Amino acid sequence: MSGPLEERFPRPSVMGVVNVTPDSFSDGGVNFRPADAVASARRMAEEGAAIVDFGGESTRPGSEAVSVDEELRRVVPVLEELAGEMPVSIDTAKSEVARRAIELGAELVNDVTALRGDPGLAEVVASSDVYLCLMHMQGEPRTMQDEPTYEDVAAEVASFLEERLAFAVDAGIPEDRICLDPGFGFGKTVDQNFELLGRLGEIVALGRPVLVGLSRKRSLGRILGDPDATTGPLSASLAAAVEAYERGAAIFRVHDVREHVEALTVAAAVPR
Ligand code: 7PJ
Repeated sequence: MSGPLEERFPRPSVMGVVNVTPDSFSDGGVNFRPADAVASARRMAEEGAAIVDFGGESTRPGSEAVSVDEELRRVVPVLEELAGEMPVSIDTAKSEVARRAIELGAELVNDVTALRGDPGLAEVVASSDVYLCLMHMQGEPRTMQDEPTYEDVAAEVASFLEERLAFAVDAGIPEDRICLDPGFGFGKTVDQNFELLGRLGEIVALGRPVLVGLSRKRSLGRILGDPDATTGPLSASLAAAVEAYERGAAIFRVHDVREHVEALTVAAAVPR
């Protein structure tokens, strides 16, 4: 496979999101049928996604875990259909799902638990040559939004990611294959998410490419004035992505690929 992650996915690169689930927070249900997931992924690739991220388990606030078998049932038919057709990422914390996805051609493992979920996952990643995304989360999806607390959200997220990066490297995963993600919305209030976005430079300073998932997140809907929002609109997602780009983010995990490619192309054309 190819070299360092930063060469494979130059800044800015767009990662399309396909949740093969009945209940994900922003596209829940639309890609649950394999044929729909395949069609969405093909459209995203055509619209300029550098990679498409497939997930079989919802991690939205309040969601329940699913079994390995169910997660495999959801993603395997989709990956079988798309193998070799486009760059593929697997959004999973389960070693068995990652192993199968890698066999089917996935080149990135997106683990929202940052190798804290399944003790076998580090070995699966280390023994292949895939890329890895390590994400920050406080708590677990079922309860993470109950009462997230930090002394200093940016400093704590940075030190967590630094520690998980060292853990991954110790487990034999080359540092140059790893990217870091502050995990917007994963155990963070609206204020904490915006503080983290403003200080994204502190995560970028860790020296690895930073992936951000801001697309349609509920904090965007809430900052616009709806205290009960469970998603945010495209307009707000684009603004957040450009702000993240400005602070050094490299990879953008998004639902609306064409619009993000366009917005980020414009942002990247501004000399600085
Ligand atoms: C994220 C994710 C994120 C990474 C989800 C959704 C909600 N993986 N998986 N970063 N969010 N790396 O589908 O947007 O922010 S689940």
